[in-house]
Amino acid sequence: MHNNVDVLFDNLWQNYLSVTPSAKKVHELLGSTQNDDVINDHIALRTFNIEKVGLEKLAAHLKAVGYTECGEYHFEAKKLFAKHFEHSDPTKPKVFISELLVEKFSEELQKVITDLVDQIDEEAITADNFLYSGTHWSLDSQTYKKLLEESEYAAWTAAWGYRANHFTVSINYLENFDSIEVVNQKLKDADFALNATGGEIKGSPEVLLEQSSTLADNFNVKFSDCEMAIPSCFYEFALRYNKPDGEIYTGFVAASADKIFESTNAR
Ligand code: OOG
Ligand code: NI
Repeated sequence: MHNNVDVLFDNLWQNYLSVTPSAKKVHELLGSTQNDDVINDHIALRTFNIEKVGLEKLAAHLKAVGYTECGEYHFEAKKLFAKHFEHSDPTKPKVFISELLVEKFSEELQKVITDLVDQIDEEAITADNFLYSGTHWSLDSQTYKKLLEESEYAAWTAAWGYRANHFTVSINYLENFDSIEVVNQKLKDADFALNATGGEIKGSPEVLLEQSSTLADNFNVKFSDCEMAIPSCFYEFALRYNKPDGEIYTGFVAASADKIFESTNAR
């Protein structure tokens, strides 16, 4: 497994850029406003709660580079469970890992997902590159569409596999933006489409975290029967506030996360 956290994130970043052309432009747009590099607040990973590839299997790769488990989140309607992980160095991105509660869906969906997971080589799951290894299975476009009817998350994960679903700019570390409103305006002025579910800004100073995100790019996927452009990955922006004890809040907010997941919905 990886022993260098920076190498891991460089690989995750390159793999994310390869299917998210807008991310490079967003990075340049905000990066050009300052001398220092843009700091990432967090990334997010998705999987299925089948033991072979469950959340803990992904987490093992992060624990190996110095991450520890910090919080748990439940998403009733979307039938997801998540945990977040932090590194001892606060400038390293936090990692939000979710898993689909497969048993809560139809027999049909359960069978499709089990078949996909069965196709993964055991060795691939512990290999250095697993978190940015994409798909390990064959999927046809009709099955993808069928999954979409029940769970957008299931369909996205089946189509894209293992990769960072988004990177997140830390607004706290931006030198020339003091509010999320100003960041959002800068993005809209440059013609980026924002996720407007529940309003462009998710959360508030009261819950110690404000977030916004772009809508995922559309990017070509090679299904077993055809090639088709579907939502790939998006970019998020996060502004954190101090807790009453003066320490910055480092957790997530389930009600906001619930809406951020929808950044991969079709436009
Ligand atoms: C994760 C959505 C949650 C956040 O910052 O609240 C999230 C996902 O879309 O996989 O990233
Ligand atoms: Ni996020």
